[in-house]
Parts: sequence; C-alpha cells; structure tokens
Amino acid sequence: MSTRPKPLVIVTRKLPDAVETRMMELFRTELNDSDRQWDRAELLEAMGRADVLVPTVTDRIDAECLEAAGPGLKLLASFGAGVDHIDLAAAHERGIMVTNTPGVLTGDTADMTMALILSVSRRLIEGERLVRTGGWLGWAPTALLGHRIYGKRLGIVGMGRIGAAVARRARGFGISIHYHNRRRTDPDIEAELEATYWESLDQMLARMDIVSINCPHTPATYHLLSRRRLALMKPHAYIVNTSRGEVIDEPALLEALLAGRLAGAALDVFEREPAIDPKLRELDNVVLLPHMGSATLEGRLEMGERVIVNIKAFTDGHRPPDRVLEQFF
Ligand code: 8YV
Repeated sequence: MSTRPKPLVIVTRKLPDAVETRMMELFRTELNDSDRQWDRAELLEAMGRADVLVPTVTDRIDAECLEAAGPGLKLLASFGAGVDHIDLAAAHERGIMVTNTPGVLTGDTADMTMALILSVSRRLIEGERLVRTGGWLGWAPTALLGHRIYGKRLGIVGMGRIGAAVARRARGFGISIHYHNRRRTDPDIEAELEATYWESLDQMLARMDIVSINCPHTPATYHLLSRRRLALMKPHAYIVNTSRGEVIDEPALLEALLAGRLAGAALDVFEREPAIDPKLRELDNVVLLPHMGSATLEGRLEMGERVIVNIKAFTDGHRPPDRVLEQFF
C-alpha cells in the first residue's frame, strides 16, 4: 500500500453531488457547500494551499492570482470548456498545467443556440410574458408575428465543435449554413453541412439573416463583432450569442438595437456577467438568459467526469487528456 499523501484538490463552487462524492473518494478534497462565489482573498488563499484547483468561469485566475500559487499547485483543472478566465501564459510560465472539459457540452450548447434562434425570431418570450401576465385577450391574425427561419441563411462565427453541432441542427430546420473561421474546416464536414465558407467575416455578416457566435473568447476575438462590423449586418438580421459576451461590443450592440439597425438579439452571455445594461432589459426584441447554454444535469455530470479524469491522470503521473495549450489561444 502506498503511503503517498493524496493531493489536496480544492473546488471553488458547488458541483453535482455525484461528482463531489467521487472526488472525495479519490482525492483529499475541499468542497464549497455554500456555492458562494469566493472573494479575491479567499481565492488567493486557496491558490496558496491547493495541489490542484478546480475553478469555474466565475473565478478570475489572472497573473496576480497566479502569483499567490503555493509550491504545491501544479494543475488548474477547470470545470468548463472556455478558459478565458485563466491567464494561460502566466500559468504556463509558473509550470502550472491547465485542463478544461471540451466535448461534453457541445450538444447542449448547440441545442440552446437553436432555442435562442427560435425564441428571438418567433417571439417566444414576448408571447409567454403576455400569457403569464394575464394580458392575452385571445387569438388575433396579426398578433405577435415573428419571422420564419426555414430557408434563411445562418452565419456561424467559429466552426469548431459547437459551431458544427449548431450547423447540423440548423440544417434540420431548412436553414442554409455559412461560416467564418480562422481556418477553413475539413472538406468532408463542409460537404456534409453544405456549408459556405467566408474568409471575410465582413462579407459574411453583410449577407446573413441570423448570426451565431460560436468561437471562444481570446485576445483575437475580443469585440470581433465590433461597432463597425455590427453596422454591416442587415436590419432584419438576428444575432445569437452562446459563447462569451466579450466577443460582441455590447454597448455597440445595444445602440444598433435601439436604432432599429438589427431585428433582435438572443444572448446567453454578457461582457460583465452578471451585470446587464438595464436598457437591454427593456427591449422586447431581445432574449436574455443567465449563461445557461450548457446547463443540463447530464452535461454537468460529464464535465465533472472530465475534471476527475484530468486530475487522476495528472496525479498518477500521466498526461491529462484535456490539456489546454497556450498556443491554441
Ligand atoms: C459552463 C461555459 O457552464 O464551459 C463553458 O465555457 O461557458 C459554460 O457553459 C461554465 O463555463 C462552467 O465553468
């Protein structure tokens, strides 16, 4: 029997019970039962003690935070696919590995993207609010008319795993697929999706009926949908974001919506979550969700499994499968 002490794994937020229980069995684990988001001092304190930290999107692990890492901290096993809350360069400089949970939230996030496309184009939230508030006086031929999505053009910004999953679903709704990506995607996938590649994002935006943001937030994609680019979109177009708020210049988007230069927006993510401009909340042609694109129990369990696999591989001296390499970002 090995007497090697188990590594101290500190989890910053409440995870599903099954995930936490397995972590307790495998590692020396500290949980956050209250799920209260830690303040900076609490996060730094945990960084100083942990061998492995399991952060989420709500923990900002920047260079200053990484300065507080104790000598034992060797792995940030993030619970989530996006890693823009972690300063990857600073982590790697300190010899701290970063892992994430890719793949397991692809379908759920793509489903939510379709739900948002339908919600904004078919005015679901407005209709629901009307019924719920008792304001519905009965059917009328011209009440709550939305727009048909069949036959429309969808421009996907970022054709990675989630972008392709959105495309597959959208095809089932009779939508034609267009995309912009740093690199043109595999010809087989392009053929399967009958997708049109646009090297120029500007050219694509000017021609789409619906635009879906599916790229990660990196220094290169910050405000990719800038004021100038939003102005290229057609006034009847909808924009949907299930990626990261920072990819869209949010004040510029609000201005475009207020000026009627866009038909609507459906947003699951925001630039300064959970803060949202009150003016955005007043608009009827905007659907607002609280960052719940991947929020299924099944997905959260699978994310937890990925985190455990990554920690276990690392502590057993193997290479964790979901290492995030700095050069990808
Ligand atoms: C997660 C997400 O819920 O994984 C991501 O990148 O944006 C979300 O779907 C969240 O990040 C968990 O940390």
